[in-house]
Amino acid sequence: MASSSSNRQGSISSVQTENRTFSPSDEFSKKAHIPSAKKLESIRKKAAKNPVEFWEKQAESLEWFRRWNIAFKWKHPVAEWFGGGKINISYNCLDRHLNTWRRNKAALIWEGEPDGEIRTFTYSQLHHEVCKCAGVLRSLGVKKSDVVAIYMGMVPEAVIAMLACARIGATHNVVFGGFSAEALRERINDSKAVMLITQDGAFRRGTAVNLKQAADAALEHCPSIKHSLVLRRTGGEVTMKAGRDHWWHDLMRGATSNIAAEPLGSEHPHFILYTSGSTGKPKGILHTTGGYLAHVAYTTKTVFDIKDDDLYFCTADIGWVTGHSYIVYGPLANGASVLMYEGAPNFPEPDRFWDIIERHKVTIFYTAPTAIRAFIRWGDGYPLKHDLSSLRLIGTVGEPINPEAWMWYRTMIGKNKCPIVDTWWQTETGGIMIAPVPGATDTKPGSATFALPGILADVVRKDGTSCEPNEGGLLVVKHPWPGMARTIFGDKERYKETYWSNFPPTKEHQGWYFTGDGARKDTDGYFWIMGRVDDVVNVSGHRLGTAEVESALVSHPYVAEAAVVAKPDELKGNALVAFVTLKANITAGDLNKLKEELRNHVGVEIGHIAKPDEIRFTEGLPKTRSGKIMRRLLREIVAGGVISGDTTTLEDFSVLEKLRGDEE
Ligand code: 7RM
Repeated sequence: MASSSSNRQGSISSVQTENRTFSPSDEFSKKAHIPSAKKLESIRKKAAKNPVEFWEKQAESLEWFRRWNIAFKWKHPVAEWFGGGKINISYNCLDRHLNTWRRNKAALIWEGEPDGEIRTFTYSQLHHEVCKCAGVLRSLGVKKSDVVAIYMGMVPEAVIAMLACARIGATHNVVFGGFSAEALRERINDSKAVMLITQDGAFRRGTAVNLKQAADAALEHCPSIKHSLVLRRTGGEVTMKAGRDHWWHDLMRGATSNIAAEPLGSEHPHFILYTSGSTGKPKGILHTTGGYLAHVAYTTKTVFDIKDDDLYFCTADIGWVTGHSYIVYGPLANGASVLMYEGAPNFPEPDRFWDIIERHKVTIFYTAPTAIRAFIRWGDGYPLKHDLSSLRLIGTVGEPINPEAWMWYRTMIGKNKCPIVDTWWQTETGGIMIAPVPGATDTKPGSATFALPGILADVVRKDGTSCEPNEGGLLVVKHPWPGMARTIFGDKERYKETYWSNFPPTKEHQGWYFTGDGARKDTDGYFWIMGRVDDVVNVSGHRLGTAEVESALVSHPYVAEAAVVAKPDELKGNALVAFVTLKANITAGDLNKLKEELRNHVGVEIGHIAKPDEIRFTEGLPKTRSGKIMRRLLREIVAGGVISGDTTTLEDFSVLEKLRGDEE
């Protein structure tokens, strides 16, 4: 186990005493796609013997224009799934259902934040809108393989735009609407996007966030962008640049809907999504077409046990991978009804989600541990005010969930009858990897349970040998899977280095994928995820590279150096503590004012979720002889001041003493 996660490992081992297990009810299991542990075990066994054959079977449930001729090709670390096959994701999510009774089924039920406005799109209606939007993209010169950036809030048009890109083979790059102009600019330029789709403003907690203004600031330095399409949502004032900016409603009005889904190669680039790495530069994770869809369609069906009479509500933002895979592609490929909500969980009151569940009769609810911690803090009164009896399955994603929160979720929201699916996966994995299969798996509070069929996960030591039960180690995947990222856009070396260099091919195997997470398996083989082993931290369910925050701090004229570490926080999962050294010639003046200024600076550079919760000015940072900051020591200081780990590589001990002194 990397020593850097020794604290986390310690806190996890206290969970080891967790021995409650919960079985699905007979009633749930009887109706489930996979109805028993025995059935699941036999599927898993067969899939483990021949994962490629297993995934071929899943891919067969999609509609292909031309079947693949090579199911899987591997040249470490480059994978090709279903090579030679032709397929279109928009076709599989929409057109395919139009020939069935589902044509008039609700595909998307959307609720706006401010006044509870509801818009429903049947599969036919959604198809029509997507075709028109695809026509608009074509009319603005967007071609197959062009990158289109999408910087929007949680509006149906974001889904329409994504599916429109997929329809014509444009690669979308969705940038979270909470990111700043600077973050947007960097992501547009790295991906060389030719077009931006945005909106005037987005409603969030009762106010309108001005996205167009941020987009304008970003576009001042985005030479690749030729056009932008602007949705009117808030009615706020915007400036439209003639020749570049176009109103969504103007172009949609006259658009042709006669746009057939383009047959695309299975490995055609479907989307790029930026995620933080351990260096300052975000990684453009690239996903492709056939394998990705096979993975998300299968996992949606299996893990959410989705059926035609379900109403499925995922609270993730469209700007994170969960929004891509489990609001849009997985559910729509299954012909499901998806509920999408625009705003905050506490607007106008902290019972908004429960109110939505009650009014719409939601049956499946998928959210994040950080949200669950907020619900707990807001009090039981809010869920208790509502009839949540329509729910039959509830899920979590994004962070390890502590057993107390899991139990609260089970009793207060699931009323002790809904199975909980704790789903472990990553932007890079494309879809869910480790999770209960709800009709079949006995769950334990805080464990994501087992790897899904076709996914060969393990916990290993640095030398590749498997860990003993309850021994913390590195979480790896020992066989490629169809939804895996294919590369980091524009940087295949970094892709290889980050994910495939820890366990390169040997005589025994063809190379393993390193997840970057630590984990252990208990004596029953259940996986317990311990979080990242490097310096990427999860704040309120958002994955942030501490190095990115550091580089934002250092871009302030007063700052010489910064080290950012996470401190466990009951509400947000992690709070960020920044150690900052000021430039020598700076006479700091009012330090509290400067702290505020630095926090706001990070807000502008990255977005407000990245603002450090605490800033500590210091004279020096602990470093190794080669100049690397020892963040592990800082983590130990913020966690309570006791340095228990290895300090032999520390250059200057006095720095450590001073830092501890600053604490008191
Ligand atoms: C889907 C998503 C990925 C990282 C991952 C983990 C952590 C996610 C769980 C979890 C414990 C979970 N993509 N993580 N899910 N840890 N239990 N169920 O979150 O790329 O943004 O983050 O999130 O560390 O590596 S992500």
